[in-house]
Amino acid sequence: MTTRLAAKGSKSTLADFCRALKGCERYLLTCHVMPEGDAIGSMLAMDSLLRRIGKEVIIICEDAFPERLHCLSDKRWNRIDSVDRARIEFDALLTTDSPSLKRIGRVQELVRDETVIFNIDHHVSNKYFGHYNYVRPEAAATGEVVMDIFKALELPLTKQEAADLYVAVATDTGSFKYSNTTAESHRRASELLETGIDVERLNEDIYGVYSLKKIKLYSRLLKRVRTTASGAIAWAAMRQDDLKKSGATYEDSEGFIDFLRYMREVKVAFFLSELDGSKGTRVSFRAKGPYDVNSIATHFNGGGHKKASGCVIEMPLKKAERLVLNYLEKRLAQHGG
Ligand SMILES: [Mn+2]
Repeated sequence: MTTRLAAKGSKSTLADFCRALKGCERYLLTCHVMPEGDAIGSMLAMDSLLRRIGKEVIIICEDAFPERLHCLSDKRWNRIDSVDRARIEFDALLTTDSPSLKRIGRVQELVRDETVIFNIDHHVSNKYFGHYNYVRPEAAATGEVVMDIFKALELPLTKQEAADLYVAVATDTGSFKYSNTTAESHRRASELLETGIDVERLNEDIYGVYSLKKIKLYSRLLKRVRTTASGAIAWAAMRQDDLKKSGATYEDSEGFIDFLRYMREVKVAFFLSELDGSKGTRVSFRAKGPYDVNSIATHFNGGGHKKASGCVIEMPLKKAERLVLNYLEKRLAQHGG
């Protein structure tokens, strides 16, 4: 490390962040647990960037590479359980799309007191846990934030980097449909397209992912759809048994919440899933119009974005369902959202 270490908890300017990036030599890259397109696409682009400027990089994540993101490369992916911890050498940790250090899961165990931490993100709830925090809450995706770094370092994007970043931005904006999509996101997308990436193929890879087991799981879940408050709240709950009986995994249930959101009257949708091997329940939220589900997830010690958020409640499914439902009904009645 050649630059003086900044104190944790403060915002970095793009210039300071990039200067510090150049100052470290060996990077450990990671992103949040249960990673999706933005987390992984942003991380892969940063992996490439750091190697282009001569750094050593290793990617380590808690979870397996998600099958449905086969449009992204898993070649550099390591799982924490399969690495030899004693042999990993790094002086800096860089996280993408992770609002807190807790969200990187067990990769935290590798962090030492002297590790320099870099945090690249766009969550409003970001905890500025790094020594260097380049966080832009107004960006639709972390992918957009990563593009700033390429620009600041004057590195023109390769086609592969552009594909990684396109997946990042497209998945976080619902392919430029959600309200977080800005004129700026379209300008960024246009820059990515200039590199000659095949948008049709990438979108087929992102969305053409329905397997028979997933359809079987959905057919079970569709029967569970419930609504209340004149249809303004919709939800469904998934048990471990649903996964077992349809041969599906938790990953297959991702996206089901969109069915709930697509109902015309729905203002807030939530999806509960019973966690394996514990008494906990994972809850995802989606909102339409002016409704803010970030504050709802935050109430239950989770977080995310205004329109999409999540939390884990340490209670069995039925209890968690009642708790969330009561809270939502009360909020909708009190503040209209
Ligand atoms: Mn994101």
